[in-house]
Amino acid sequence: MGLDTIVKNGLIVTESGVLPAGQSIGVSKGKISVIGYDLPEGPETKIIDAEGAYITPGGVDSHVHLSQRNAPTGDSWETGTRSAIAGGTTTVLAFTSQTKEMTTLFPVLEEYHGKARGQAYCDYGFHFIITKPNEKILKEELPRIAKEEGITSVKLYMTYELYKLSDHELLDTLLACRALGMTTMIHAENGDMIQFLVKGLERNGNTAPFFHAIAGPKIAEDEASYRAIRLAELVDAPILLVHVSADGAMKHIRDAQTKLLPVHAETCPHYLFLLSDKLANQEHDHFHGAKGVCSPPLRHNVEDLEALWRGIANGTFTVFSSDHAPTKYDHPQGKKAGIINGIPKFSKIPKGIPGIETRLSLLFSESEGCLPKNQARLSLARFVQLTSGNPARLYGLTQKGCILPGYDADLVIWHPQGKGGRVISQDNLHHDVDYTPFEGIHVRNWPRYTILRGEIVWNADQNGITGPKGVGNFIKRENGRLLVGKLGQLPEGMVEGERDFWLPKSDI
Ligand code: DUC
Ligand code: ZN
Ligand code: ZN
Ligand code: ZN
Repeated sequence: MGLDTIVKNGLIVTESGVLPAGQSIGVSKGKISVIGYDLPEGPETKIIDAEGAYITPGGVDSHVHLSQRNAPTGDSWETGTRSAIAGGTTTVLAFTSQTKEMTTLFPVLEEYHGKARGQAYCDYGFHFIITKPNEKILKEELPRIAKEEGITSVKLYMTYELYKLSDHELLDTLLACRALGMTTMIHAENGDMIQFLVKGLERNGNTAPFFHAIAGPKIAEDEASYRAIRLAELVDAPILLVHVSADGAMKHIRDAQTKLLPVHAETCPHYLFLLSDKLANQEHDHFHGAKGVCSPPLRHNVEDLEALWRGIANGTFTVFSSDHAPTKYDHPQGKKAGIINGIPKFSKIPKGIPGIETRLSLLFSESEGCLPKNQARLSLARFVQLTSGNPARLYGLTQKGCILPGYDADLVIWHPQGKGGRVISQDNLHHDVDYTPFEGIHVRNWPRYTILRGEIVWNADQNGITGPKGVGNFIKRENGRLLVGKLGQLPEGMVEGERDFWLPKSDI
């Protein structure tokens, strides 16, 4: 029986580097069935010619926000995943979220399934944001969410009144997730520090968008990251610190990893490419800086960017996600919700920036795929680990993130070297927001073809999404794997699978 498709004349990039040239990828029924030389072509076999370009796994973006209740002007599943494939991403993990009033998780899960079903251009899964854990949720619902619904990760917040958990609630949830083998993502910023600063700034009339970057200083991330790591250590639970933006948090992560604690970390394109000058306003637009408001905020100095690039190269970061959190700029419920009675008020600006489409090309542009070894920020192998292999393994996407027989045939074919460069511009993007914070940045290459389960869904030559909408499947995930450190033991007296800490009666 002939192969359905053969991708030939490419340089196949795996997590251990580039395979010797001349090998092709054979695809049957949406899966990679063989990699090798001189693959047999049947009469029906489709041929895709990579023309000597690199082929990397389809991107796995493990942190995107689509159609969340709290972002009414952002991307829908349709527009967000359309933007994903145009940038080489074939799987996204987005969020479904509890609100503090909800005492059960299932109704909101159904709501989020309803938003996504039949709409997606790429495959997808969910993380669950838990904002108010209770006995029933932790003991009865989370086990079903993981085993029956295939949602094997949660996100917890240490900031924002509407989201944040107390340390006690963090411990309860971490322990429950540990018992279930779930991955716990943590947004680590000290909410009280930030609120204190917001109040002080506002009292003195410092309310322009730029002050967002002053109100969320590095020390607030540093403190909360340290605390999150210590809380996780107490109950021996694996964690992933999301959207790490600065060297202080990185140092705590590095120390934890050196001790073999299972502490994973994520960073995002904006912390590698953008600085807080983005939050400054422009002559013609006194609110322009709102376009750069995200949390944690963009940092002030080039050295801050450099520190993060070192974390990319040295393995501190496990995954590189977009944290695509889209909000329209010129919309009263978008960024302009931060203008109150004509006056900018940074604390009311919705936090988050779009980036699902630009994530891969920004990083690829700095890799050995585009630059000589001595100028590149990272190897091609590291690029693949950070953008697809690691997020797939960490989050239990067992069919994704790898160019090997048996995996889904999700591929990015780049332009041949020296071609495909472009200047990032809102005019060329496919999201449904009205700006990109990366406007004007030159990238050295861009995905030429995006292939989802063997089918071309993006073809840059015809400047086109070939889609179709609705091909994306919801993926029930298995438990993720630890990629850093190892599990140890619970403290003496704590019982596996139990939320309650108890000690046997003792004479001392
Ligand atoms: N956290 C995110 O993960 N994304 C956007 C804003 C935020 O606080
Ligand atoms: Zn967050
Ligand atoms: Zn510190
Ligand atoms: Zn996010």
